[in-house]
Amino acid sequence: MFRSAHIDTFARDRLPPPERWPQFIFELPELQFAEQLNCAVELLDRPIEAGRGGRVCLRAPGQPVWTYADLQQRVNRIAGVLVNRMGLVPGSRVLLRSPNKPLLVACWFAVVKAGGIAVGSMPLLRSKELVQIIDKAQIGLALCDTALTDELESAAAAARAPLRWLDFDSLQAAMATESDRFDAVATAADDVALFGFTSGTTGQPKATMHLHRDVMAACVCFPPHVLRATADDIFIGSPPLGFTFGLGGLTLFPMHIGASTVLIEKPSPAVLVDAIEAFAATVLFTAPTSYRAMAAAARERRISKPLGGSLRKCVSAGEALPAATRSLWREATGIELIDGIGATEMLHIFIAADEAGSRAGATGKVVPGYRACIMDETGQPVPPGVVGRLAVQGPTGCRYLDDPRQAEYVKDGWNYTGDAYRMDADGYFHYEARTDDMIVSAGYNIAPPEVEEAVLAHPTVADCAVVGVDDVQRGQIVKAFVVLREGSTGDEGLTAAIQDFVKARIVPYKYPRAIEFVTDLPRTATGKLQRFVLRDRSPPKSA
Ligand code: 3UK
Repeated sequence: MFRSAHIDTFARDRLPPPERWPQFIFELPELQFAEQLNCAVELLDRPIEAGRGGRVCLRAPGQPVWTYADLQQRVNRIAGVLVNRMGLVPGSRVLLRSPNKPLLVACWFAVVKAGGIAVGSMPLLRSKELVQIIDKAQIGLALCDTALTDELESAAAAARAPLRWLDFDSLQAAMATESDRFDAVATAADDVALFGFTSGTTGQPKATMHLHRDVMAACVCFPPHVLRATADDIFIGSPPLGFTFGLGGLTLFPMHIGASTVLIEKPSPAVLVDAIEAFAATVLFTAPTSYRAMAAAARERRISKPLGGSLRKCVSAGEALPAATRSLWREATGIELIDGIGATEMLHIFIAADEAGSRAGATGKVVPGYRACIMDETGQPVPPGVVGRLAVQGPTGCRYLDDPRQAEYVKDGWNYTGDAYRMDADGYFHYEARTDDMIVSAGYNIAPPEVEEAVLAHPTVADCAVVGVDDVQRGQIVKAFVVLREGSTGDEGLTAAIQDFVKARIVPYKYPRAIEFVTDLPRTATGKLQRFVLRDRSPPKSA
């Protein structure tokens, strides 16, 4: 075995015990990795050695483009700052705090090239949440966008151990005096390269650990087998690079094939629409809610072919994709969405369908390199057509940092994502709900996404969230929170109309007995609906 390069063995010492690991499978020929591997070298230095340093790598509004060679030069200088001035040793954790921008990508690669562990974070996090991350991952170093230093400053003051950090202005000043050469640390393929904190809704945050090898594995499964982008593609999208959906879709995947990517600091739907046009972007990564809003933004502007011009591939992940959203996007752009389910624990997407293979109502088939199975409560596979728990295995999998919840995610070598799914006879996986979001009303099991899907098909509805609220008679009742399109008024007449509309589309007992009209829905920074917020907002209904 190639020896770990980590001098600071914090991560290695806190891997789950071997009996709690998922089964890893490396059957594809492209998943045979050398024992010595640094993913920053593979994704950045190799293509430059091969003569592709002059190709454009990173683009951002109002900024000059960075070629691969430009990026490498910055990466080397930042690595110099980290090692020579901040005391990074291989295995050190470095917190990265910034909106999506080229310098953030340079920081990520610098940490990883120097053998450190990159810990991404969402720009929206407040000091209390940052403290949790800093303490959990025992982080001693941070690089922070100058606009986001306030929360970090108070987090550093509250953290258990001292934190050394530089804001981006000081970093750039320090870079100027460092060499533009840096020898990469020869990490082992199974050294930890990054921590991904989960967007968990309750309790202490969990840190997932991913190895250098995992980063490369993610690049050779979903991208070449389902996405099939090329070196001439221009990637764009909304997920923060602190979320592995964004890290893969907006950095690792384009760089693995020598393509370029557009980074946008505040990617609201309207800003995204403009940027797609301005940069003639071709591959888009975002969440279902953003596709709905972008389709609406395009329609309001009465641009007939607003996005379809340059755009050719659109990936939806993070939440279930309702059939109504798929067709809304097809009508707005002529493009069939690529739906894919991924998870922070799995690093990226493991079930998906390309444009030709898509089926309304199904997420897709298992991505080459992975296996998936639907299990009953006791961990036995159920036959096609039966709803159960989704379990997956592949080259990536769950390794929580020092966390007893490892035993909940990984059982008998399978990763349990917490989703209720059903597989059909053709091997397509159909999403039902998060297992803990299932509504039980008068003895019936009701999956919120199926009801949301029906409500969303109503012409007045822009967005919708369905939860179970306590009810004395029925245990729970189905309640829909509805955001209307411009020009509609939420009154009793419309409530009844939506209820009748739903009853005509799905089994009537699933219709929302309560509807509340709202102006927006609570979502995480990654576009996920926060159903628990809506549940807490609804007092129990008395008989
Ligand atoms: C849900 C989906 C239905 C599902 C993620 C792509 O979302 C990502 O990671 P998270 O850890 O959440 C994982 C959970 O989100 N989900 C994600 N995609 C879909 N449900 N259809 C989908 N297409 O409950 C899953 O267990 O935040 C997504 C790539 C990387 C990621 N980290």
